Amino acid sequence: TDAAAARRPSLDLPRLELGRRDFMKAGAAVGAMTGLAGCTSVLSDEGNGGDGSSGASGEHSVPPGEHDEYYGFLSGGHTGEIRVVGLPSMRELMRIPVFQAESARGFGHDARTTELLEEEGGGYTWGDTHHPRVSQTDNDYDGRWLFVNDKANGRMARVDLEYFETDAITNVPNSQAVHGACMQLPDTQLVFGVGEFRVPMPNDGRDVDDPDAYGSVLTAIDPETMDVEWQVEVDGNMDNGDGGKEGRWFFATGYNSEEGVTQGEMTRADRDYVKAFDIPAIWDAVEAGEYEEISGVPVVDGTMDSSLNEGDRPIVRYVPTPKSPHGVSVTPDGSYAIASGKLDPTCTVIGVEEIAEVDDPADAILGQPRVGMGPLHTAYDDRGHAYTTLFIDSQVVKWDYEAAVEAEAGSEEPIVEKHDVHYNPGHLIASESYTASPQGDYLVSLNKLSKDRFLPVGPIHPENDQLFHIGDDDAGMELVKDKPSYPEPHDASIVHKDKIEPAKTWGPDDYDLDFVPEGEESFERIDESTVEIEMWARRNEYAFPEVTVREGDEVTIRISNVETTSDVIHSLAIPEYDVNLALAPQDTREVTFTADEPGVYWAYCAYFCSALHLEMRSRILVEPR
Ligand code: CUK
Ligand code: CUA
Repeated sequence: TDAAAARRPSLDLPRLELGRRDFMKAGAAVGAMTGLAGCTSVLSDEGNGGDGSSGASGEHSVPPGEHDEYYGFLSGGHTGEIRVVGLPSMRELMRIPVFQAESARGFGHDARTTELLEEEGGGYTWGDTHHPRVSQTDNDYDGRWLFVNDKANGRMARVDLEYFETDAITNVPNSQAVHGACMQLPDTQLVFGVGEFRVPMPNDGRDVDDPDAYGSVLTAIDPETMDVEWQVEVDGNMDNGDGGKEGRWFFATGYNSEEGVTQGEMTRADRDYVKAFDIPAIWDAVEAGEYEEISGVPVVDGTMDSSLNEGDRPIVRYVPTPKSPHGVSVTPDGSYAIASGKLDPTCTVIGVEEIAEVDDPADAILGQPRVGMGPLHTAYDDRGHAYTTLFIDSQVVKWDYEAAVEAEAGSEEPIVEKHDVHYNPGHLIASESYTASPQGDYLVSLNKLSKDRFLPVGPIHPENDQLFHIGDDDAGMELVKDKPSYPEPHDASIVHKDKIEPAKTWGPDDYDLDFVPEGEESFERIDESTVEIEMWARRNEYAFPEVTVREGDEVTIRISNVETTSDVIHSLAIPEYDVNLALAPQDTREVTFTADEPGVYWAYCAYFCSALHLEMRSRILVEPR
């Protein structure tokens, strides 16, 4: 229709040159925005004392001894971990090592988790976690698993949310830098890794100097087995992704449609694409054998010129957007996928139903509001508002996405409010914003720079995770809390506490190691140089007060914590042999080491477990041969 044509956005909106001056502008006054009509609280910080901090509002504080309403699962960036915080207190509750060995939890120290990191994980010592996503059933969190990507080494991991422990890692072939991580909804049928860096496939030395032969793939992983099901090669880089609520479409942003290899080449063109993957059509192509097997994985050709993109059911639809969109997220009602402009001051609102119906994918763009400088990511409340981080403006902009569909492209009318953050926000996340039913009460802005917000701690600064209350549209967004954050969270999922059911202790049958009850400890010499020890730990002793082995023995210790009381954790630390097992109640772990240095070694418990904790020891005698 003509009305629709009038709303059809043009792609020649004012372009943003990313220069040093714009970057320095971050965190400065919001003068440029004060002329905005309908922008009620552009200067809302002034009512809060001018520095943007309203202090810890009593309404949103959690008294000592009381529990939070939400779990927040934050990625830890290049620490390779997941952090668990409570909201709204923002208290850090736990850290879950994912791609790195960590000594407090003994992750990567016992045999099973060491094998996970070294075999399935590929043996890297670190990872770069960006996007933690909790599994869903019927478009709501089911509390079973959390999936997270490793951008550094192209992996995807799964965390078991009963034990809050990483239980699977998939080293994704044909893909360097798995960036976006998300899932097919409504029931987590597949987990998707969005490939970023373009490389030859396989990357084994062929085509190193032929960038035209490089490729980037979307990877589909079975959430139960963590096996790679298929990959789809596309044109250009990809970046972030999100699944439609109905299971058919998956959306990925991208940059570098130019397929360049330098920054200049990557940002030359004025347009890039959001790729809309038709998941059932891809399955059909795989089942019809229309793929090339590379590194043992079916790789389907989803590039623009592919024959699979001809006809009325293309497997990948390329929706043109202004250059280099970064975040993409689907609205809770499933109507729109909203991509954030990054190098362009607009967000692009793509109709999810429309994407299947239009001949030209550009016709599925239903709105393109001008939201501000450096839009990166968008979250949602339960009242039709989108909240988008503005990296360069150091603000969060709240806007009405239905109004954006009604408005002309480039309009600022859909904007409801802007609020300063401190400073330079990347992701933001609202409570259960990735489900079909967000609560619309809290929002966290993950700010990349903290500058002067905290006591100085040397040249590497913490980041600043800022909590907002967003539940009162009349009062506007309220900044509730600053939380310094160790580098560096990229994204988070916020899950209501009732949807997570953590175990209080391990069960004796978990994993494949037999539990060692009291009275069933054993010391067995298998042969001249092999010893197997099965033992237990409880307050305040080990099964064996002393153990004698011979120089050169390969010693395997399996040890169970026989406590049934929650929170009584023991460990087995052996000095100078680099042995460190952490044992929650009813947990059993195993370790093997070679006793190659004769001497006396006091194995001890590193968890302060009881009044006689210091006496909880076992004397290990390594006799010279
Ligand atoms: S993220 Cu990975 S570069 Cu904006 Cu989703 Cu930080
Ligand atoms: Cu057991 Cu300290």
